[in-house]
Amino acid sequence: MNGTVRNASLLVLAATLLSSPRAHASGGCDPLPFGSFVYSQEPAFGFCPELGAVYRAQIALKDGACPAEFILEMSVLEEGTRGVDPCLDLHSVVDCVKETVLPPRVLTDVEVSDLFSTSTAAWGLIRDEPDPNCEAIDPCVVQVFDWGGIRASDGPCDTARLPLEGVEILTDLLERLRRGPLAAENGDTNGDGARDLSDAVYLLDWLFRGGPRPVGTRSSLCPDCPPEHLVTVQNGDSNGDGARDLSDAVYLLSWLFLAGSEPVPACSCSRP
Ligand SMILES: [Ca+2]
Ligand SMILES: [Ca+2]
Repeated sequence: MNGTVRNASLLVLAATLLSSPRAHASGGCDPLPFGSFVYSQEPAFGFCPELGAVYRAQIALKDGACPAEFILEMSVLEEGTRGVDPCLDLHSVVDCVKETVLPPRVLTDVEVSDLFSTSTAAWGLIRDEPDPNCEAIDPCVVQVFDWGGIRASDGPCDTARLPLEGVEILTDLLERLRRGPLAAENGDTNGDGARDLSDAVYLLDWLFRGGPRPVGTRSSLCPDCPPEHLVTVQNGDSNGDGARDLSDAVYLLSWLFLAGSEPVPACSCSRP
């Protein structure tokens, strides 16, 4: 197949992908394991020393989306730097909290899977027993963990409690969601760890239909390269020309299906 015919056929393929319903990317509307996830700790009860940050997160199924889309809304509260006030002081805590509100975004399929398995693990740790220390305010106890409509706790004195181990599981998950998915290779635009047709669809969806932008790439890919020699490209810039456009989707498809060149590395070192 000569180059002209090959590129024309790839453009036809790209146009076909664009004209297909978005459900194409994930294969339809399968039954879902859960519809919402709410996790919240209140800094008014102080910071758990083992955690260092407090998360408020709500993940909810977007109405009518097919395939299902989960929207993450999150804010992270960390101790500020006001003097040496201990933020565990109930009366001063509000003054020394720094809140970062993240813009809402759609979770990737991999993140949803991670959310489900991690929530299940945490759920298994719920202690359904009265708390003998309920008069003490314990910042290491989750305040609200509402998963699929099942409420684990309304407060530190509720009868269902999540021990610190479970809180750590959930905060590790939320920290991963806070950072967002990261790809190890250029072209893994949806960040699921593989480069395949779904990444071309994902890129086209972002370029032309307002879908989510390609995930970033891991910053540790070129650990030994001095910054002045570091050459990086944005994830999805398959041909490495500095722009992300239709030609990159074609380039990726060409590599996947027509033995074209592999997408340029996400980072390389120009050092001789
Ligand atoms: Ca991928
Ligand atoms: Ca490009």
